Amino acid sequence: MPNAVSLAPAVSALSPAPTFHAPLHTAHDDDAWWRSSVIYQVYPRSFRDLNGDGQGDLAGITAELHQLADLSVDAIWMSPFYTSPQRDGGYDVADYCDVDPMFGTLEDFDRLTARATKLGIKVIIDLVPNHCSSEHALFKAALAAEPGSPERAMFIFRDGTGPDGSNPPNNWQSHFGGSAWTRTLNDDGTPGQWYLHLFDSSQPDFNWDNPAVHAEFERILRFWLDRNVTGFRVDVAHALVKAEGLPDWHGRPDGCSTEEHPGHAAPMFGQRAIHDIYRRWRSILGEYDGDRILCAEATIDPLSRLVNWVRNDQMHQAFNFAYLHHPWDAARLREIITDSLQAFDSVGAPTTWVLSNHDVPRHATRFGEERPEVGLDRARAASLAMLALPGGVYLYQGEELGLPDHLTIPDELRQDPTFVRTGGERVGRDGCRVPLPWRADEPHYGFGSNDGGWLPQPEDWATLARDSQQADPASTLNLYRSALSLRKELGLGAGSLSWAVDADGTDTIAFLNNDVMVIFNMGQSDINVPAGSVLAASHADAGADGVLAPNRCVWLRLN
Ligand code: ISL
Repeated sequence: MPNAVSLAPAVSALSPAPTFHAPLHTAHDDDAWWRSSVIYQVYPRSFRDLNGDGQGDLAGITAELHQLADLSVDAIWMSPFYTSPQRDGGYDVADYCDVDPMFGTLEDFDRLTARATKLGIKVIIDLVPNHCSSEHALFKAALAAEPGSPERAMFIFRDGTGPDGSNPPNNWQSHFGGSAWTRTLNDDGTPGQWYLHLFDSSQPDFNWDNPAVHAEFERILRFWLDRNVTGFRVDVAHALVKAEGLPDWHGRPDGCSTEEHPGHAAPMFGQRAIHDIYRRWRSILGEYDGDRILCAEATIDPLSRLVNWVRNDQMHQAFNFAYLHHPWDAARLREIITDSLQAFDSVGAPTTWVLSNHDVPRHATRFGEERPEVGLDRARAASLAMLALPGGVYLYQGEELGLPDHLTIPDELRQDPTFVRTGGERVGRDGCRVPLPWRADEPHYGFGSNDGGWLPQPEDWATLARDSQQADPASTLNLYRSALSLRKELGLGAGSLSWAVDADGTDTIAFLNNDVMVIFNMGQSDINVPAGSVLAASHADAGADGVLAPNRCVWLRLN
């Protein structure tokens, strides 16, 4: 038998006069900014270090905001910069109403928002209501107080099980590995009650059955709304309320569905009473001027359940993690886009699209399947396709530079608690959190002036540094710049979506948004594309002479 050779034609073609299915999603003229926004995630510790201590800071963000204005973003979302021992990258908050000295001061925050406002950029901050840091005054008071006290009632303390209480109260597992319970010590050194932490043991969960917790977070919301933030990205927004009696759970610790254990049965996620919290928060936001928003970080599946978070009396947006996790597979991607638009349209909310964030390997790494050049090609094409979709977009700092993950961080420098809690089995999320490269010729690529950042940068990032890319018209940075500005000019965020008939069932994603045809070749062969003027191209050769090579995307205005 000779080796199997593909008999598929080397060049397939989309019809020169393409036809489209009836619109799956129609254009709208609701001009609420968040329905079509581009929001850029800043991870403060790795953005820009102005004071040279190896950690990014608020002043560093302020100093570079003009670079984000140049990308035409509507808003930034800042990951936590609050007082924190940084056991989980600041998602372990010790004081919700102050800035960690590592990042600066509240005055630095005010300077940042003032500069952002001048540049026309809104500021969204991260709210972490499911848990705080074990260094938070409320948790310290709870530890010092008796079982059954009001101080302990702010958190979820329980007696252990087994004859001497030495087994945890239930079988829940931490997201980061190991049990979700840690036992306390009494003053006399004897073992005491256990407390719940869905994440690290340094992140005790609040007890949202307690009205005092509601009052505390309403105070925090108002503190920042009064300081003029435009809204909040709400961390693990689906976890706040736990099922009565805290029953055992045999499904995934993150509540994602498996065949045997659908996510809707998870006792620590998606409980009904959560929705009342967001109804209340939405009404608080409504008391303030400006169009302020809430965005849910909720790993809820399927999309038809997720949209319960964005009904019009609750949150404005929710991250679309189904989209973020799409494999390099056109059929699956088409399905996710279709399901997303149908699900979000059914409740009148915008879909958001997102490919990277601080919790997952960057898309240039994911799509490369261990081939960095392929990864960058695919990331450019996938980003261009995403920027043509109707709805909101979230970008993660550094994706506009085409950054991959740092894959060889030495174990002793790793910071993510996942690494330690799983005994190194899961390397954790440090690879996507590496300090940004600003200037090719400076130490640490201009991130800061010290001996090094809090995580090392790869040695081959000079060509990826922002200043190298600014000078190169074909760079990923200039691709993002032009695509983002065109997206705005052409109104694609508020636009429509109709699938091209002859791409059905193929390796090509092809759709029409308003009068722009978007073609994204996820297959292995060149395809012929209809004649038209090229509005944006992921690569210089994309769409040239009517041909689109694999791992390329093009926006066309048809002749
Ligand atoms: O990181 C994940 C997958 O790699 C997610 O499951 C993530 O842990 C989950 O979505 C919750 O994430 C958020 O809360 C965590 C924090 O560590 C993450 O950085 C944050 O995005 C606990 O606050």
